[in-house]
Order: sequence, then structure tokens, then C-alpha cells
Amino acid sequence: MSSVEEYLKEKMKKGTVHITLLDPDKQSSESAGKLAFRMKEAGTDAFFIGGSTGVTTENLSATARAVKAATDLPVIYFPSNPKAISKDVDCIVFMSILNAGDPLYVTRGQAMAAAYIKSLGVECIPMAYIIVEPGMTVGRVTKAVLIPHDDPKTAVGYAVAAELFGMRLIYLEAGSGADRPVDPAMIAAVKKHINVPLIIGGGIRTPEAAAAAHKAGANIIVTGTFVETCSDEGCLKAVVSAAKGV
Ligand code: 1GP
Repeated sequence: MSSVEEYLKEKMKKGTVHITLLDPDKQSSESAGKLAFRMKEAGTDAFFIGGSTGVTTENLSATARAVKAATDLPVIYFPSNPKAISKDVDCIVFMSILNAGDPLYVTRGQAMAAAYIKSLGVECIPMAYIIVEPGMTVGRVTKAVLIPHDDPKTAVGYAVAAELFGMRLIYLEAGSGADRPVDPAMIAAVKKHINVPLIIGGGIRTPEAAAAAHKAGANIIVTGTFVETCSDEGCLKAVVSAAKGV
């Protein structure tokens, strides 16, 4: 595989990409491998591995290896904390949570981990992460100043700032397990103002919600909780297909 960024770019030329989020703290690496296989069959395009709490270098590495053994899709680390870093991933989204209230998540943790990550030689894609209400665990842990659902202007401001900073992915996050995903109107407003790919995640667990994010202009749609809880192959495929608009 060429770089993960090139892979994603090629996929995005054809339509919206679906990424499955696997949290190493929520299941064994063996279960993650089995789930990854099922998600590849359902049509997912890549995997994020990460979570707000309980991620260690050990469970991250074990999950990455299990997913790579089960599929040939890219395995991307969605960073949790500067102490959990693995060379077993294909890529790291090197991210800053732009509206975090705790500087650990804006730049301080990144400064702690950057030299080591560089020494590993793992591909990194600079990514802005912007948290919308309700924010859930990641909102609480990072003390985020959450963006209200009805305030697309603030989301646009952060997203355009991210683009001007040179970040190559922008992630609008409602929080894992959110009861309400990012509003389509906010997605559309942000999309209109940026030229870099827009990722949407948090609370997407139905084909309708996935289709709404797709239609509003998401380039990449991430689902985590629903993938862990859905036991039926039909519903997995329905959400992935709706996200991809196929
Ligand atoms: C969390 O956006 C992801 O970072 C996924 O959210 O678990 O609600 O699908 P869900």
C-alpha cells in the first residue's frame, strides 16, 4: 500500500469513506480482529484504533496486530494519550483538539510524544479535532468548550483556522455514544468553507444518520459504538452503505 493518506485520497475521489473505530479498552484484541473482519465484509475502508480512556501501548499494539492479521485495510491510530504509542499501526492522525480546555490535548501532549513518534518513522497526518455538544467522554476528559449544535459559525471558524494551520484532515466530533450526531446543517456549513477532507463521527448508529452526514458533505464517516453493539451483518452493511452513499 502507498501511504495511508494517498489511499484515503483515492477512496474519497470515488465518494464518502467509512472508517470503523475500535477501542482497545472495550474488547480483547482477538474480538477486535473478528470485528475487523466482519467490518471489511460490510464494506468499511479503514480502521481507527483509539479511545478516550484505558488505551495503553500494549492494548493498542495487540489490537493493531490483530486487525492487520484479519484484514488488509489501513490501521490508523486515533491518539488517546502521549504515553500510548505503537509502531504497529500504519499511520497516526497527529491531532490537536482545537477547542479543548486542557492544554494537554491542544499541544502539550503532542510535544511530549512528537520526537518519539518521529523516531519511529510512522506516517502521520496532521488533523484538527473539534468537539461539538454533547461531547461525551472526550468532551469531559479534555474539558472542551463544546460547540452548540445550533452554532455552525463557531465550527466554521475552528475548521477554517485548522486549514490555515495546514492541517490535512478536520474531524467534527459529537462524542462516542452521543445521543445526537453532528447536525447536517453544521456539516454543510463547515464543508462549504474548507478545502481539506471533513470527518464526521459520534452518535451515528442508523442508516438514516449515516445518510444525513453523507448528504451534508462528510468525506469520511466514523462509527464505533454501533459496530460494537450490532450483531447482525445486515445492519452493519446498511450503515456502512448509507455512509458511503452506495
Ligand atoms: C468517536 O466519532 C467516534 O470518536 C465514534 O462515535 O462511538 O458514537 O460511533 P460512536
